[in-house]
Amino acid sequence: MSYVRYEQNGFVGVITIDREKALNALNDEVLCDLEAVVDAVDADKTRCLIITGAGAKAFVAGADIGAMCTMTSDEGRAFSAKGNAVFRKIEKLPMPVIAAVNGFALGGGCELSLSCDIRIAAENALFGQPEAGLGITPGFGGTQRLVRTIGVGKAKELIYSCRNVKAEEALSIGLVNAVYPADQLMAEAMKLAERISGNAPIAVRQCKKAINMGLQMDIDSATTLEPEFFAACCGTQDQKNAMTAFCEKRKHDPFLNK
Ligand code: DAK
Repeated sequence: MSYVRYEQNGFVGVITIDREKALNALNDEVLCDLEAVVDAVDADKTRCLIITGAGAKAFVAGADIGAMCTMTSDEGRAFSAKGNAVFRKIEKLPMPVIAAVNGFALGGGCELSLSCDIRIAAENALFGQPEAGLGITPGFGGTQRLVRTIGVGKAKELIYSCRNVKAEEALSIGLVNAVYPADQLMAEAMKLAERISGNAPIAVRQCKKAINMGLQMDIDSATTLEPEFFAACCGTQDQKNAMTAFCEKRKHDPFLNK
């Protein structure tokens, strides 16, 4: 039995972490299942992914504290490396990934959401990095991605103090893009995913690559790289389709990812 479910809705794939009894906490098995599902995503037919948690209470309540409780230093290093590798895989997926945060997103849950391109949250969402209060550091990228997402000062405050933030505050500090009533979260996630899927997939993917690569570079190198992403779109069927339609003052045909 897998702890991670996958559902394909047209061009949109929905990944659900499903270990509801433990509030979807991440142990080694869940991470392996998540990696297997991510590896199996059909990049040709999937233009956007949504990641969410099973049940009404939690997105992911963190890495599994019971499993970490007795870990030796070497075991801890391996567990952290495993989680980091899976989350980096998610971050590097060619298509955009939306985290639909439906409750607790603590520790590894907050870190999972940070490996996604966009976070939207239910009103009951709660974010935080409680690791320092448990005697450890964030181990699945939190010290790196929280800083890049909300800025150094705020990230340091949250990581050092282990203060959790509710959805509204998460919105105000740029940790999430939008907050919805819990019963509307998945519909809104689908709406956004479908809107993204309606754009030219090659262009969207090049945008993701350009933004993510550029963030790691100085501005001179990054702007030198940009022409390559642009060039990768020129001459595609989708570009010709959209621009010809514009010139002819009509709606373009559906994009083909070609
Ligand atoms: N791990 C394991 N089980 C968890 C869990 C977690 N993180 N969170 C919840 N559960 C389990 C509870 O033990 C409980 O199980 P039973 O007792 O029913 O068997 C069940 O889920 C329901 O939880 P509660 O009964 O506690 O539910 P409440 O509504 O009362 O409270 C809560 C919900 C989210 C406030 C509470 O469960 C809680 O505080 N959970 C822990 C949250 C947390 O601190 N998360 C961060 C974990 S630390 C690293 C690698 C990774 C990481 C760090 C380092 N290296 C190797 C260096 C990442 C660390 C973390 O994520």
